[in-house]
Amino acid sequence: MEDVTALIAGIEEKKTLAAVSAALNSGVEPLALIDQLRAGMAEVGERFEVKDYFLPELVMSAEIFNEAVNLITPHLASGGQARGKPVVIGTVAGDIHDIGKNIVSTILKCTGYDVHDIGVDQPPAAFVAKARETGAGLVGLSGLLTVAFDSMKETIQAFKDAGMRDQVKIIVGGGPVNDTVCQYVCADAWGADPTQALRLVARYIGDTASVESV
Ligand code: B12
Repeated sequence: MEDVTALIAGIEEKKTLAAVSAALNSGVEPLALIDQLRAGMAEVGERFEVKDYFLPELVMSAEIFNEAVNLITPHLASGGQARGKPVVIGTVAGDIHDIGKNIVSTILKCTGYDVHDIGVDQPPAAFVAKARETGAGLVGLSGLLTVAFDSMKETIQAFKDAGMRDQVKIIVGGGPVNDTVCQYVCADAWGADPTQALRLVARYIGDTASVESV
């Protein structure tokens, strides 16, 4: 079987999609496949950094990734009754990266959570308003740019200013997010991939069974 990571890193659209289909048919776990694709995207980022790739390659890699995820989504376990309180998720102000957020959002929905995805480049007030409107128990902030860290911090501050910080758990994620970022922005926790996101959501507002059902 062809290496999905190398194929997407090489911007090989048709070959990547064929390899993803083949992997799904041979029973490869959907989440493992998403992780292989993500590793390829990290490589695209590295090539972009050293000016081996430019913006068109970034755009193309994103398109291939989205097409691959469209193939993978039907293979994710789905349904069940709604679990726990609603979840609000979005990409913070100044950042338009949404591939990872969309995956997390899709997987939470597939597991039965009531997810309200507010999109990209969203100001703090939009997160607060949606959380208030839906009675959310958890808010997920996504961001891949370094400048997104300050937006995350401001968003969490906005929940404090609105007197809502103790009503919602706030988790953060996106390529460069780590423990240090999590502490800097004053989030409750951070997650590196959809499985971790799911565990956090289950821990904070859901049930542990959902972690097993993906
Ligand atoms: C594809 C891509 C783009 C696409 C995005 C398309 C889209 N619709 O998202 C396009 C071409 C639009 C783009 C634009 C830009 N990009 Co860009 N991009 C990338 C690239 C190659 C891949 C990102 C990606 O989709 N990865 C795959 C997904 C699946 O991984 P992920 O996002 O990390 O998500 C996973 C986890 O992090 C986690 N997760 C994600 N969100 C959340 C949320 C929660 C709550 C939790 C728990 C978990 C979680 O689960 C996800 C699934 O596994 C990265 C390289 C990289 N290393 O990430 C650069 C990268 C992020 N981009 C970069 C840059 C510089 C830009 C531009 C400024 C380029 C430019 N000159 O215009 C613009 C920024 C525009 C803006 N204002 O946002 C830099 C950022 C550098 C920095 N330190 O700030 C990077 C790192 C490339 C690089 N090495 O230089 N980009």
